Amino acid sequence: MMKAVIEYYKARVQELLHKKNFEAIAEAKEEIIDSIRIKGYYVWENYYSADQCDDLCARIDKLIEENSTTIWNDEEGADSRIYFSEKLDEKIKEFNEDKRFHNLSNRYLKANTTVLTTLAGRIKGIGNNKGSGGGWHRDTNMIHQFKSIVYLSDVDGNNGPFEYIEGTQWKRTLFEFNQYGVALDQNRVSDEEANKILENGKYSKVQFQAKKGTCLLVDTSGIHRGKPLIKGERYALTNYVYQDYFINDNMMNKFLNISPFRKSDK
Ligand SMILES: O=C(O)CCC(=O)C(=O)O
Ligand SMILES: [Fe+2]
Repeated sequence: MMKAVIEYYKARVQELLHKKNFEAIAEAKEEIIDSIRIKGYYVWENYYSADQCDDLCARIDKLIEENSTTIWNDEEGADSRIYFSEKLDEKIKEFNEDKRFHNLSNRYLKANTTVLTTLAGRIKGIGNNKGSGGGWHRDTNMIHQFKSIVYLSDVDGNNGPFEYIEGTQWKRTLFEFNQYGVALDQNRVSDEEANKILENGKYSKVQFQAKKGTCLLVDTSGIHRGKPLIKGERYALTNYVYQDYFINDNMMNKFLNISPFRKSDK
């Protein structure tokens, strides 16, 4: 516990040290920043047209087929993930390099940020799939995070909508949820713990059912998951954005080692 508290304050100090004023230089709608700050997310409609989505899905299928032995798959064979897909496909590269995201992440995180990798994901409603992300979690606890997730399939309640517990990006919730047995530095949250948080009524779950082409801008330090799929499939691209000061070789290697760019196992 004490260690986690120290870690927490260290993160706050680090954040202050790296805090930059991006307001003047980065063009980003105030409405978007406010929404992420207050609720933890913003929904950007029609980021892509239906045709663009269909084209990107075909590209992802092709990448999965071509890199079948090196990409990450779950045990169920439901979830296929291509990290660094931007290096394999020029259209995905455009998503990775979209300056509008960069302006927003710099401003939201008040730091220089970089898209570490773009994940191209296809998840199917087969077996006992855990959903995208493997259940309720925070990506990081001590620092805020920014991800842009674009749906390339129409998403309803059955094919793995992104779900977010609104307001849990506020750092005070790290302390508040101790009452439910969730530790300050605990980033995986069981279904039981998530239910306890929701039952209290102060924080509620938002499920993002939306048509393909919808882009979610999310602070993934809040509690979220991709709902386990009941049927169908879901395609999406996700930009993994980090504060530059937070990026190191270890984390880079973590993603590289489960990507087509992994160093040979032999
Ligand atoms: O793809 C999703 O619905 C959420 C996955 C997730 O946990 C994440 O991207 O951080
Ligand atoms: Fe996540």
